Amino acid sequence: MKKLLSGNEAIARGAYEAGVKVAAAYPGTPSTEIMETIGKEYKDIYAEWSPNEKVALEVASGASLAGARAMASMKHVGVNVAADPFMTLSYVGVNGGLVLVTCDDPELYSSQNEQDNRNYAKFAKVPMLEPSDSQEAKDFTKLSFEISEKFDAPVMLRSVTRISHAKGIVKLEEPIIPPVTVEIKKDTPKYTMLPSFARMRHKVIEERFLKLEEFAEQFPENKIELNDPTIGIITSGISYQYSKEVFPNYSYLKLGMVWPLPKTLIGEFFKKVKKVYIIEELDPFLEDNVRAMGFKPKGGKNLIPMCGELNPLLVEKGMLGKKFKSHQPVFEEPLPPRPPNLCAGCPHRGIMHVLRKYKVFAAGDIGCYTLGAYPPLNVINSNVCMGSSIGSAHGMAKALGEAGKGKIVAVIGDSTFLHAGVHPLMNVCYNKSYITTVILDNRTTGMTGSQEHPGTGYTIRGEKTHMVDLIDLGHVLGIENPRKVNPWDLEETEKVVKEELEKDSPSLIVSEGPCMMLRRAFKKLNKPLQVDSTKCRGCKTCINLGCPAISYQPVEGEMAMTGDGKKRKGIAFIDSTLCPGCHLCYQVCKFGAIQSQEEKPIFGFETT
Ligand SMILES: Cc1ncc(C[n+]2csc(CCOP(=O)(O)OP(=O)(O)O)c2C)c(N)n1
Repeated sequence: MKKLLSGNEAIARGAYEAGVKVAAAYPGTPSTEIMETIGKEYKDIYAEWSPNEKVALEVASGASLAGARAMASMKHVGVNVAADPFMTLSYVGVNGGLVLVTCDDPELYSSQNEQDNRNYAKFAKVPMLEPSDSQEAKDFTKLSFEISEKFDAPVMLRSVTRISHAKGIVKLEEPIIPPVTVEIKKDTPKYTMLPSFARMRHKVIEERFLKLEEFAEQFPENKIELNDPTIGIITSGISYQYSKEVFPNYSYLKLGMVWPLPKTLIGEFFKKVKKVYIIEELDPFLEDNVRAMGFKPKGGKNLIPMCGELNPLLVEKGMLGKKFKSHQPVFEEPLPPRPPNLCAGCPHRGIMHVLRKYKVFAAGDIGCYTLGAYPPLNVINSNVCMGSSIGSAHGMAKALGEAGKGKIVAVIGDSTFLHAGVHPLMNVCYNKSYITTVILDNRTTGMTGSQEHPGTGYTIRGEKTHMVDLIDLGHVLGIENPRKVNPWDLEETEKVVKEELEKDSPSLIVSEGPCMMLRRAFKKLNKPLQVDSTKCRGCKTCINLGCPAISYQPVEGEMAMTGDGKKRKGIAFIDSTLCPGCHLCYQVCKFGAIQSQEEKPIFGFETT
């Protein structure tokens, strides 16, 4: 049977067909759908959202030591979080096959950087496979488990956004029963990385690497496709597709395994073609390593961009240089810009509005709320990586001393807090800081598409489970009186923020309002609000909330006068198809021009 699958769905299918028993992940674009698919479709696999990528890899590695095939999947920066166990797991090796899927994000469609994770395979001395379409995504996943068991090594499988999210036809097969038995196996010198044992293991992995190099020479997915012998391209993954699309007649060395590299096969290719070029996205990974082998390709990163995602046009342009003639259609009217924005009714908007008033330095974190850095909110002043807000706010406070009191806030989402914020908050209390931490508790991992986490009360498969209480946790970490606010109630929120900013000790505000996408959390939505056009003064206070349901129309003539004779330049409008009735705009309007259709206005919503 054949099925149209995205690269991520194909990786999930590959895991199923390979007989994987345990799969763990933390969501992150472009990797998220791998675990979502396993959670929904392959119930034979134990699946979990772990609180972060380090935990996910540790869970998978434990399962592997017990003899089960196991997989951890994550976005490229997730591998940084998992890097500590990963670098040493290379020494420990596996029992059941262990695969770490990294989904890189060239062009940073949804990431904080565009690091090239092929470097991790070299760094950790483990093999890496790189599929170039959905069929290969499935096949290479299965091969990764075989290679992992054959060489006693964790294997990395690298995808990129374009492979993970594009769809292709995939031939489905039946799942196999893996060759390794699942049982407790003790082998202390192999599993226990005390220096004396780890020293021995380092030698083993260097020997393993030599064997892997030999294997790479014979690996059938490292293929020479001989066509026109004047030009040969060394490439892999998505870059192979782009190159093949624009230069179908050139010769190719397509590498299915990008680490270690097959030196003899590369040498053969150099002999078979006249001029060799290397086409790859992001870093000159293949190029540097091919040059280090002593080969002299004619071109690589001198022609092909180092930053951003490639596409057929960029490949053609780079390779042809001055001879390139554009044959792309030119669009006279470019698409209107659509900057990302918080949703209408988003609970983050209320707290942002209040923090804006206090002119604090808001050390931000990673999630939907990072969008509060954009106008008109302009609240978030920094962000680096998941969990960094609290530590950096604390450091800033220590540097500023008295001068920073009441002015430094860390803003972090609930999922991000449980991913990497607990330790820095513990540190804030331990090391006697005065910063205010605001956890935006919307009961989901919003930015990546609503995944569960330890603070939602549900598992990946929707079963009810223990839910971390953030207020209790705050107490345990050392916050004296953690406070909860309803971020849609501006008066209450403002009062609590003011009081907490004035404290000399660390404070914690949990801004609790479910994500608008999390419909299970709402009893019902409110009726949309309306602008009374006779009262609106066009002052734009509501517009400054940045709500996508509110727009502004300039007016002239008769319309440039309110019902009671005041001049105005424009009128606000509320799109009733977008407005869920959070009542934020109702609260900020000084002229009573925004009207609620509720008998008794509720700020926010009745939640379950
Ligand atoms: C190390 C790492 N893992 C995963 C991600 C992907 N990611 C971006 S924001 C985010 C969490 C968002 O959830 P939350 O903190 O609850 O904020 P929300 O978007 O719900 O407001 C995740 C998982 C990332 N950027 N970095």
